[in-house]
Amino acid sequence: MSETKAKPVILTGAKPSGELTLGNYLGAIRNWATMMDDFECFFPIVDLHAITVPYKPADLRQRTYQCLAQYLACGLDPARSHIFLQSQITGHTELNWLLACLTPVGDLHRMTQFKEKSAKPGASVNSGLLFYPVLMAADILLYNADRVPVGEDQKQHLEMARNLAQRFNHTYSDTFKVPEPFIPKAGARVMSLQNPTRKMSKSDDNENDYLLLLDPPNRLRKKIMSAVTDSGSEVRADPEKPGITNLLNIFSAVSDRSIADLEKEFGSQGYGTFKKAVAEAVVARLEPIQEKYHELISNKDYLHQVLREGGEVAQKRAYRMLSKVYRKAGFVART
Ligand code: ATP
Ligand code: LTN
Repeated sequence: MSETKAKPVILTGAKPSGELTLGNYLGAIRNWATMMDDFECFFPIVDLHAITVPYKPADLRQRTYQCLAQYLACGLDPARSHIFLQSQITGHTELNWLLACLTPVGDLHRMTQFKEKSAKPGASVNSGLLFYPVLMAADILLYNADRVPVGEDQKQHLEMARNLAQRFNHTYSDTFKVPEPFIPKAGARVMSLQNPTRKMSKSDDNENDYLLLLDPPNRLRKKIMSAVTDSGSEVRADPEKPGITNLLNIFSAVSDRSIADLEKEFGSQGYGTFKKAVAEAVVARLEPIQEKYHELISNKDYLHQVLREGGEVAQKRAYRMLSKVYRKAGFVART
């Protein structure tokens, strides 16, 4: 894609820390796919963020390819966006350092995701996990993004990126745009099937908690049929019924039907019939994505080509921004 400077810039990404979930799709990727004509879109796979929790190198490599093939299968188009790997662009970790030197440690300790991940039994609380939001701010500011489309769970991290942009501008001089969050109305927070007061997360230990984009149809059906429901039998969105409400939200998002419409049709049909209908709607929505994915994942040459082309544009942009940042912060320019 040629550089089109006039369009506002969007940057967002997912971590290859596991296979993508329906939450990643509904809260994030399907929305990104609608933005490519109106914005200049940078879609990194944020692989450096994936190593903030224990992992195996071979898994990281495989998940990175899988994540890329899923990005493409979900409709991200390399001809209309820049798709690349965070680890292949020099600049993310360098800007991370400059921003880290402007970040009070107390702010990092207060981040919800850090508190939750470090409180997990047996968690290895490494400094990367603590500095995670600083690297995320670097991802965003390195491309001077105007907007960052994310799920609800990332709001606090976005706030930190905004603060860091302002702090840098204030400490040195005006350099960064202050990025705006872009949170979808529907699907912004898909909850765990077994524990619907927590968000669906690909790094959950129990595989029945989440629906994976690549789960075969029968596994999707089984997981949905065994989702936790609530007492009573009425299908209705209600804070007292988090399980049913979550399934209604999922159904609405995958079928593009309103919650009210679904309540009207399924309100008194019982949970069993309702869950079957949810399962079929999810299967129907994911089937074409899975088909496309299987075509793409075996074509490594094409996947590498996508990364090379996206990476070239990203690297140019990153160098330009980084030179400016180093200059503003008082470093001697390379000659
Ligand atoms: P992990 O479980 O490893 O922390 P994650 O799935 O929460 O991973 P990412 O892969 O980095 O995190 O998320 C990619 C995008 O998906 C982000 O924009 C995030 O806000 C969104 N997202 C993640 N989980 C959900 C969810 N349950 N509902 C809606 N959006 C989600
Ligand atoms: N922290 C995000 C992933 C992420 C990101 C980013 C999202 C890393 N860098 C830059 C948007 C912009 C997450 O856990 N979902």
